[in-house]
Amino acid sequence: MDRIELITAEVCPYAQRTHMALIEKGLDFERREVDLADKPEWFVKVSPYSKVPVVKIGDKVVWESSIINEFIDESFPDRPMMPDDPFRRAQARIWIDFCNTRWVEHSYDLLFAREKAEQDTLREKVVADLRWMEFEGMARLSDGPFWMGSEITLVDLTFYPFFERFGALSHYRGVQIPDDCLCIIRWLEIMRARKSVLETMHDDAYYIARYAKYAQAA
Ligand SMILES: N[C@@H](CCC(=O)N[C@@H](CS)C(=O)NCC(=O)O)C(=O)O
Repeated sequence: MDRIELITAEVCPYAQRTHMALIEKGLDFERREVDLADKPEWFVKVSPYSKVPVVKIGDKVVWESSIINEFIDESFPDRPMMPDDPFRRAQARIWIDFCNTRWVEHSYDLLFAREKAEQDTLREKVVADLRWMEFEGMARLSDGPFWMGSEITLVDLTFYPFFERFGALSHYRGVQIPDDCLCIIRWLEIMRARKSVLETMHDDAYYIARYAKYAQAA
């Protein structure tokens, strides 16, 4: 089998998605950590967007976490991580898109926001997103405990890293997961016990320290 290399940075939520996918798929791989503040020349050559993650399998190079994760899933079909049915697969991709285009954008806009009024508006958007995920997503898509049903899929891996960093958002911006988001709360507990999380996770203190420069800059 071709050698698998994950080019990554520990702090990056997108890279964590791919790191988790490789673990969930039970694959052997090597990690190459990049200092994003001082990118080495080899990295700039191998990563067309100059971002992590990048995965190399033999001479194949793939970038963009959502695309990498589908590529890994399809290349090693033993433990499928997308639904079989085309409509269910479309639903899974809609939620992956929601995460990439709405949830991440609103969460990071809130972290970066300096003005109180802007923070209040964005806090409401983040809470509305959480309720949308709970009531239009998880509660409708399946009986859980994962997004798409009883088996973990790429949807879970797409969202999880941003929930791992939610503690830092709560710390700096006072936003909380609403108490009525029961599916999300149960899902998080189950995710936190998975090997792919235990082997890639950091605690709140780690993210609070690293996000200080974004949350507190003048
Ligand atoms: N859409 C990309 C986002 C990846 C991304 O933004 N990675 C960040 C770290 S979290 C990065 O490498 N930033 C370096 C830079 O922009 O210079 C994906 O899903 O892989």
